[in-house]
Amino acid sequence: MSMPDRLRAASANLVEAPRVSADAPASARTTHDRMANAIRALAMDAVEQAKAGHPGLPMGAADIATVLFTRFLKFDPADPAWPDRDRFVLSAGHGSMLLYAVLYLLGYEKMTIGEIKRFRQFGSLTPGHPEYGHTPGVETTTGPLGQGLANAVGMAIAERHLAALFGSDIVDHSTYVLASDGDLMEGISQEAIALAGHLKLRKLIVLFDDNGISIDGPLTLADSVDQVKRFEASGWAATRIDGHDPEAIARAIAAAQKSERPSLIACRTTIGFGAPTKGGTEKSHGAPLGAGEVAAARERLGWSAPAFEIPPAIREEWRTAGERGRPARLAWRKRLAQLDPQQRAAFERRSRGALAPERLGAAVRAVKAKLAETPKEIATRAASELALDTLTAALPEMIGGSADLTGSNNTRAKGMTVMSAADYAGSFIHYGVREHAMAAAMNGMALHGGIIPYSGTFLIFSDYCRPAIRLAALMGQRVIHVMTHDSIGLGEDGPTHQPVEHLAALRAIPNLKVFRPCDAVETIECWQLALQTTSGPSVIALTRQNVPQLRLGLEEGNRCAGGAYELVGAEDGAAAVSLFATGSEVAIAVAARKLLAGRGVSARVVSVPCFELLHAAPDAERAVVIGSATINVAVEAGIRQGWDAIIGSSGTFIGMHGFGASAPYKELYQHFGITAEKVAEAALAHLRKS
Ligand SMILES: Cc1ncc(C[n+]2csc(CCOP(=O)(O)OP(=O)(O)O)c2C)c(N)n1
Repeated sequence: MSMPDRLRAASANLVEAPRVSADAPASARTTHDRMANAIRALAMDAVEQAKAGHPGLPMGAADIATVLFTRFLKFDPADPAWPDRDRFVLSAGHGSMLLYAVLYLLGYEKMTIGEIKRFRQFGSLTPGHPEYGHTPGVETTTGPLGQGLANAVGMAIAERHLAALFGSDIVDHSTYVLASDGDLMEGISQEAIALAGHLKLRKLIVLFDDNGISIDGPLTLADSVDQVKRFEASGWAATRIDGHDPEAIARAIAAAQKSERPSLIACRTTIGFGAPTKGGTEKSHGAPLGAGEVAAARERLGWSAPAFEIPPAIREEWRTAGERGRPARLAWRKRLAQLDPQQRAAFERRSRGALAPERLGAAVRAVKAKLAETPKEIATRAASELALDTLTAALPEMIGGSADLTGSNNTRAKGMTVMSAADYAGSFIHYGVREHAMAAAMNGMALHGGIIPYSGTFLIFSDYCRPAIRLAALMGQRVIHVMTHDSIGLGEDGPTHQPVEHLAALRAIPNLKVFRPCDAVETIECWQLALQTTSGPSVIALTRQNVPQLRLGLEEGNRCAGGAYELVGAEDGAAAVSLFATGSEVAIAVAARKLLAGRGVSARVVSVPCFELLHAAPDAERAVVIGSATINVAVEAGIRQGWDAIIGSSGTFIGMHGFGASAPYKELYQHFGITAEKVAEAALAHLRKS
């Protein structure tokens, strides 16, 4: 069907909007219509009261949600975190009232009518867009279009993987997504669906709210993609149905449940279904309909109940639907109790996200002991691989991967098998050249539970992951991004590949830890800290080039835990100069300290593997680490932004002031003046001035 046909069909539906009174005889169809109209009424009322919000999607997709939640979705409002529940992702987060209305109607305890009335108000459980961790029943934070769909791919991967490990008696659930035109126009959606199709994620079902309208107007203004063909070409089963026909919706979902491939159900709907003048147009997308239109929509829908009131019979139907999943949950609990005790303990530990602390501790100690015995001058990416060889063996919940840079990122540890449609038990994912979907899918895996996802790409391509990293930080999810080739030190690939502003840009994201270890010992310590950070994501920035091991001997404690520490003290106790550095530039600072000593100037070197941990340290501890030398110098092959908080605005910064260049890396360090000599000169010049 061409796009104008679709629009015509949509408006035809509008004309036929059912006129169902709350007290009409309850045939299956009328019951369905009343239940769907309850969603529509709540959405209209809440948006009207808030004087802001998006009534169009909830009204248009109410039939889809009603069929899905009352007949198919496996869940129990009494235990919103039940690990084997089906996941529902409202990828088009602007339609949040759809989800809030459904959660209220189904009987999620905390989602009261009071919360619906406080839609979009401070502290309510009904914020403008659904927020994970804030509202029980919300599986992921959505709003930035396309992210939810890619999260769902990660959830579906997690499900297949855990089912392969623990059996389908314990893990056997589907992931449903409601996606809008906007979700499917975003580039991330292609990355996500291609990955899902390749991995044959058959328990992933996307319901596309195919209403042909976005903010600017009809989709024909900007898009003419045949989504069914597009999904089919990506390895999906895809079909097109009337999204206002409950039986067609039910048939399509039932067929999708049996599919061997992920499924797209393009549901032709009318945005703002029921609204007589604004329905079917962009006018119902993102603004209150207005009192007159709401009254007319009520009339058209046959909905006579006052605002925020649901007739008891309809409420009862919804509550009954809400209780559907209880027996399944109780049966699952029984099966879990009967599981082999070791398997059960592993499943429960992983579901809680609890690390096995003794195993992690032993793994870190083992790596450190080896490095103490035989110090290594290697790239920190290679040090990370050594760390991963031991860590992944100790922590099977670590699922690694790379966006087609496996050999460069060193993220595939010894013994890891590749996850594929033929073997979901594999623990390494070839994400393909899809950084954005990789990062978003990792969020989905972490949200699903039972998995600690980590991945790899070049630090420069953190820009391609940034929206998903930001959401991981907002949602407090433990995902770990290994980002190698972390400076001009990558050399010949040149300025397109040399990150300059990226460390600063990542450090700007709240609740994200950016680690930049200086040697093999710091690398395992940073890995330990990233794994222990259960409430947010981490980036571990690693070098391509070799760096000397600066930490010799065996130390029990994790010196990186404070974010920064004095690596080499001043020779005579009182330093005239404090040299701060991260990653590959720490060795430069150490060499500069020696040069300064030769000139009779006493300097100390502070390694700063993690700004965020340093800034979070108690004032007194931070003051000791920063010290009170006359001169502070920072060395980092990136931009200055962010360093003033450590060296002060009068401190000296040695680093990058523009883009890099294409040349062997040692020449680049010389060219850009990031050398021990330049550091020492800068410190001396500053000393002379002071
Ligand atoms: C990444 C991103 N870009 C832009 C927006 C702003 N925005 C919200 S909804 C929307 C498009 C609305 O069209 P559609 O997705 O079809 O939703 P519908 O109109 O059917 O509710 C846009 C551009 C966003 N939320 N996320």
